[in-house]
Amino acid sequence: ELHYPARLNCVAELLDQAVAAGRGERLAVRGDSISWTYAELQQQVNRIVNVLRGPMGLVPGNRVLLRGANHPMMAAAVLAVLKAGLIAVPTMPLLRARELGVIMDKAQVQAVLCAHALREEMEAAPNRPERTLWFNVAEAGALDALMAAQPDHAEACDTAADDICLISFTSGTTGVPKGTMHFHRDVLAICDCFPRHTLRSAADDLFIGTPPLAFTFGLGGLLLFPLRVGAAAVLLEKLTPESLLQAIEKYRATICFTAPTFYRQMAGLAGKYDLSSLKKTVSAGEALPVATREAWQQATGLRMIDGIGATEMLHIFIAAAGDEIRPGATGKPVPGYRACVLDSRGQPVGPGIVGRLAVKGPTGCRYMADPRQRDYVLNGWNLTGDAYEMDADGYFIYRSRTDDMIISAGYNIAGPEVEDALLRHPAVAECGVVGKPDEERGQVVEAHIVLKPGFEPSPELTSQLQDFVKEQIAPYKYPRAIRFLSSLPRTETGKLQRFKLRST
Ligand code: 3UK
Repeated sequence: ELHYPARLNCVAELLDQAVAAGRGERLAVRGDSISWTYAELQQQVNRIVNVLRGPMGLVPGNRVLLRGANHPMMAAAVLAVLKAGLIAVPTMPLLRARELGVIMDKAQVQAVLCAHALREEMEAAPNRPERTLWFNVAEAGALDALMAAQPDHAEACDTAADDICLISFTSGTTGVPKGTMHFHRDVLAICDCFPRHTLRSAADDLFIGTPPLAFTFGLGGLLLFPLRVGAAAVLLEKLTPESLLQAIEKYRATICFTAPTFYRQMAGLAGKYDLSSLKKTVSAGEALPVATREAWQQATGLRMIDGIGATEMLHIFIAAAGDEIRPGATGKPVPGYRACVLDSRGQPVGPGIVGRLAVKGPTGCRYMADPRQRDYVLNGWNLTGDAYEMDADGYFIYRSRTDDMIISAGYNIAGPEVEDALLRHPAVAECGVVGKPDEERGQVVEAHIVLKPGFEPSPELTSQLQDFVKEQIAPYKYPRAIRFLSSLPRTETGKLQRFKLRST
């Protein structure tokens, strides 16, 4: 059980206390061109707080849209909004004007802080409030210029532990995006669960990775978690597998956060880099195929920490590290969380039976003005939309998204299991398996495959791959249809867009 005082500002805890405790001279955030110690970060945050309160005229509870690639300034902007008692509404860098307009309308934002590099799309977006400031630009009236005229001292707003500080929008593969609301204490709670108990990070760690700060996976892993323990983070925009490996080597990062496909690509290149600084690597965002786990371990000697998180839950709630790792399973509930598997009537099922994953813990889903709240939260249990099974030892094993289960001739087939089998084949770089409508069987298993360099599509390869799957898993699961593509459709967070594969 976590206990926090009734009055609580998460940034006062994460940043101001660290400085007060003497960590001021330690590195906090490092970017390509600038890096700040805890004291410097605090000063930047304070200047922004003063701009928000002064020239911008915002008052506690106002909502501020934030937009920018990972960068120390973006980190400072997020922290300043929370410190001022405002509500941060971070947006993914790749969102287009229309999507930004929907978010600004839904979240009723009163102000916008947007990086100059992402200005064009923002300027084209409907519903943008007049109170907009651009940053990372030398321009009169820009946030940077206003900051220079402000004092570098500011008191944190005296917020309640359960005041909302963050509205995070789900990546939502379909339908209107959902805003999830989180409290100041939720921000601390995620720091005091997964990183403390599973990751076991410490002050001498240097965090690095790809998820944008606008994605709670990145906000936690690349900003909140390091601050909570007095550690530092490298914040870089537009990372590729190569540039991430380079940056790990250059900065001697110790903890890496990214998605399974990134690790798979990095595994193939790892030999060219000195990765000896890396101690722990965390995979989340989608299921970690055993083949990817093995490739990563072979390339680096590191045992991947898999963890399932969700925007609704703010961060990771089932995971495993060290000797607790079991390839094929995500892990066990992170201390503080409970999990169970429910049948279609909402009753818990025993080990070995696939059902809907439900979780309960210090964080949970609060959709903003959305009737889907009723479907997600039942008696305090959060229903994630993932099909899982628990084994006899209490390990949770991912099967698929509940709405992605393939039903073929009466069999339930989980796409990721077929993908995992295919990924073991030397010709397969990436793949996505979906159900394709079929008159006779309802659906048939269809694999979309990206080949590794040096391999060409052919009928022989198709039947080789089909036989390869049949040797590893129950033969009825083999892909009756195989299509070769040059790339797979993915979201900005690294998730395969299965609905796009189904419609091609
Ligand atoms: C899927 C996984 C299997 C799963 C997230 C870490 O991904 C995050 O949040 P989203 O709201 O998506 C949530 C959904 O993604 N998923 C995530 N991790 C795993 N499936 N194994 C995994 N390890 O379907 C889940 O319901 O975008 C991840 C931390 C914070 C996050 N927001």
